[in-house]
Amino acid sequence: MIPGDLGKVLNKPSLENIEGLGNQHVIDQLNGFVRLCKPARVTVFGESLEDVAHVRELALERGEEVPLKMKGHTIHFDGFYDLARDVGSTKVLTPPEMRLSKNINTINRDEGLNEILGIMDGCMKGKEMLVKFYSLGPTNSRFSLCAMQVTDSSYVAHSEDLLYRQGYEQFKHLKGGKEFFTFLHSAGELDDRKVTKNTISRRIYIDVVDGKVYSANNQYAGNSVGLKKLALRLAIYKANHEDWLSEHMLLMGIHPLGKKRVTYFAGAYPSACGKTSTAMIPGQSIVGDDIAYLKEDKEGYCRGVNIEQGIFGIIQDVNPVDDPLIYKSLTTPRELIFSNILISDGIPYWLGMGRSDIPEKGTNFSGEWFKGKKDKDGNEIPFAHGNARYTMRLSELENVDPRYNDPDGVTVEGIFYGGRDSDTNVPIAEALSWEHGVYIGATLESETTTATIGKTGVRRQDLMANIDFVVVPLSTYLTNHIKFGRKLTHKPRVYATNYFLRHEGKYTNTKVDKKIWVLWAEGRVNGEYDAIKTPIGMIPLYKDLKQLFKTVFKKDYTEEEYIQQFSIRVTKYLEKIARMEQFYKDEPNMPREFWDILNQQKRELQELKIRTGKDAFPPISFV
Ligand code: SPV
Ligand code: MN
Repeated sequence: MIPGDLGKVLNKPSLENIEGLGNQHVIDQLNGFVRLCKPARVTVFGESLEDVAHVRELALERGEEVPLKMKGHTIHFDGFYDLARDVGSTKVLTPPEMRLSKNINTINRDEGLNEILGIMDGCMKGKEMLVKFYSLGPTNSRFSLCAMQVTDSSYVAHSEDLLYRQGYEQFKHLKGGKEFFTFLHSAGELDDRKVTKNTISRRIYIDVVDGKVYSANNQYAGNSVGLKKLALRLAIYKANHEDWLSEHMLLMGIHPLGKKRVTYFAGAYPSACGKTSTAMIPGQSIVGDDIAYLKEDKEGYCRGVNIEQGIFGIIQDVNPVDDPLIYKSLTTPRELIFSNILISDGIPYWLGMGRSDIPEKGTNFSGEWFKGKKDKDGNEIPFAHGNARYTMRLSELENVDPRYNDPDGVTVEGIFYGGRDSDTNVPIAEALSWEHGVYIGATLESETTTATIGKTGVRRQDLMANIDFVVVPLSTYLTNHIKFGRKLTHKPRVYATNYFLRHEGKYTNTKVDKKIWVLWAEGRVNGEYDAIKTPIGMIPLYKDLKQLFKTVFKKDYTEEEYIQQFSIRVTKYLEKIARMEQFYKDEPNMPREFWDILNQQKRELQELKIRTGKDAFPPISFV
């Protein structure tokens, strides 16, 4: 018998599930949520296949997802104003003594709790509350973190069943303890299309002190799915109070041509800047495409796990040429959820899919859509949204790495950082040291994309591609990075990448060139290539890239291309340094190493410029 309000709204299997967990903290929290949200009933799920199938059925029954022609495929729509992460309405609840950096959205904890609890009061009246248990990271691992999701959205619960490992059994390992994260979500009132009505009251409030996130009046997964970006924030807080890293990073195995070895890399790229496509480079294997935890192992290596087991990927430009494996998975029967694309006669259509027969009408994120339909500002509504997505399990991919579920994780030997940068960084450069690698991550910039609400194409500081999620002072986060690497006996090497360089208005490289950069980095880690030392890092020799382009793509990579791509654009780097000085100047307690590296780089670049009066230097100048 469960005392309190919870006991009144549970059916028998739910009661058994809750009793089976043996965790009073779970019961206490749920009692509070039932009193707050006032659901008509509560279903507590275990992790059986039947329980997982039940969630999917609910999503279909309720119309939060609609089946498509292809077996296993469904479509879900988020509302017209709920198509991306809402950075503005996402806030960290801060007690009076907590000081965060000025770029982090905060609200006084009491005030914020008051507001969100007010918004969520009665939000599940007449609805069913779903309670699910998951593990962030592989189960039975020193990386696993337990997470409880409470939501009234069957789409959210279904997405989590695809994206995360079931954790009901893992919760039992807590033996009644309170070391778990909690996510309370309500999509709020829904309209006829089952999309959130009151996005004006959308709030995502993060209580780092209590390990809880409250999310209301939204459905877009970046706002609603607790285990994704909401858990990333809580994990960053935890990692920075311990001694590990919680990162917005892919994990992949790189497989050099004609060799048997595999070398694992992590990589941080802002949303919609090549993270999934890097992890999916043909011939390589994917461990994860979004979030990784990194810890030191007993031998002093860096170990990484994917905290997810699925992909919530951008669908735009997934086509047979640029992304053949994902395209194949999206066009064959399996369990997957499309969101915010065009559906016509039960067939999905998305931007950049490589089809010329896009229908002139159908259903999309705006409701019934027809070619030429305009929004209220008079702008034409495209047939699919730029941040439209697909959700599926990693196991659906042919190139999934055999160790993606390994409780010990994979040994990370290299880390990539890259943003949308049209004019400064070279395509690839190796950091001069671990500390310089942290500097590269700390100075990552990118032009904004459709993955967040707001104007696109604006250059913005995005340290470690994690700026939206860092809920500790930036200086604390960077210091933790420096310390983490320093104590490793086998430090990963760090690489700055840039896939978005432009010359005369056009991309300098093709999309597939990133394969060459990652193979070069893999070779460097394994001692196979020499490199040229420049003030911004070690860059490749022409002969090595020429040979790589030839063997991989049978392409003649010319010396002119090399010089254009790998010249050090001194003036641009100095401008970037000035932006970084501006960004970090008021940040207290920055690690000394950051300013030392910045100042040294600045001095060296300035000297070059003053001595020669030139804006850019070909690689040969540094030999
Ligand atoms: C991203 O935007 O970085 C994503 C999707 O991975 S979201 O869930 O919106 O964060
Ligand atoms: Mn992401």
